[in-house]
Amino acid sequence: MFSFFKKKPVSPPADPATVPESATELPPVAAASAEESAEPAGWRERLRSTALGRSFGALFSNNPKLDEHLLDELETVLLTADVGVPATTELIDKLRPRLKAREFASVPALLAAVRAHLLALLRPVELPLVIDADKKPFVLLVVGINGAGKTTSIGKIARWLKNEGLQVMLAAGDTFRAAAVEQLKVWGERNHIPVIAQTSGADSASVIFDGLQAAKSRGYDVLIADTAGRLHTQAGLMDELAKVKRVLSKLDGEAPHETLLVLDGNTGQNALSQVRQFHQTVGLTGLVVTKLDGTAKGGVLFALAREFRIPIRFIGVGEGLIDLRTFDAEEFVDGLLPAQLGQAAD
Ligand SMILES: Nc1nc2c(ncn2[C@@H]2O[C@H](COP(=O)(O)OP(=O)(O)OP(=O)(O)O)[C@@H](O)[C@H]2O)c(=O)[nH]1
Ligand SMILES: [Mg+2]
Repeated sequence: MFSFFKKKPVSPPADPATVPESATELPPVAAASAEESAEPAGWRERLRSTALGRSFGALFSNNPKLDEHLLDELETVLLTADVGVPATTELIDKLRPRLKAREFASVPALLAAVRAHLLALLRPVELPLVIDADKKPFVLLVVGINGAGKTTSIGKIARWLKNEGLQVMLAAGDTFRAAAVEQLKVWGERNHIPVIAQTSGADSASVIFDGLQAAKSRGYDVLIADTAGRLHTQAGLMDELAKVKRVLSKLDGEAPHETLLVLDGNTGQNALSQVRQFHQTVGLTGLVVTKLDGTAKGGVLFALAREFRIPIRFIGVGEGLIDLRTFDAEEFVDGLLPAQLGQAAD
């Protein structure tokens, strides 16, 4: 039941090469339990319906000619889908001389090179969340801007951990709005897990402190703390997050053991400044990118991976309880740019 607990530190370093050998990964979210082993319905289709997935499809499935023009179009696709200038330029600059040297025998060979490059970008951030059994309760602090999907992701993560046999408690640290406390309570009820809350307007740090005290005294395995959405540019509100961290560390010097920034996949390049600011204030250990279904462009993960190398723990692919996946670089690239696309074009 507790097989995925890990005895090593929980916040893996950004470089996978330094992850201890004894580390065992959590089972992926999608296989959370027998009764819920059903994958988020059609998550691959959802990824493919992002702007990047659709543009790749259009680019490679229309039997394109293998020439400079194809590279120009690829560049436009990447830029338009928020992959960002540095990552895009790097890729195109690598491909162009190879194309000129006639290294690619066909479009599928070019597509394979694109896939390999994209995968190499994402591999370093493919580090699933690991709950350390020695840290009890293991504290997850969830931060992000308004509406990014924090509370929803907390509900999904809590469900997954509970299905793995862990005792999970939630702390309603978003005290800005009464509705926020209610929303977290609904997730608590759905998952049959307790929620520690005070009235709205209470001090967020004090609610989360209460949560940690309660989780400690009741012997819970995991405490997940919600926080109010705040713009990364609002210094006062960012200071409040720093205070949450300080207060937690009074009860447990290592808490929070994981600080997750939730990013809306639709955010585009602004995601980079969000990561920068939140990281500066609270020291992020992981990212969750939500809403990678439907309208998201889908490319921002590449930009984030290239710029920060902060582990991407999960992706959100819908609003339902099971619409969360452990981030898997290969699966993600496969979803956006299936190898078969190139074969169809041959
Ligand atoms: N399509 C889709 N919608 C999502 C996903 N994750 C969250 N949402 C929706 O995004 C909206 C905002 O989600 P919340 O979880 O309330 O976001 P939040 O960050 O807690 O928002 P605040 O507390 O107001 O800052 C809700 O309507 C969610 O259903 C996702 O992966 N896909
Ligand atoms: Mg919320």
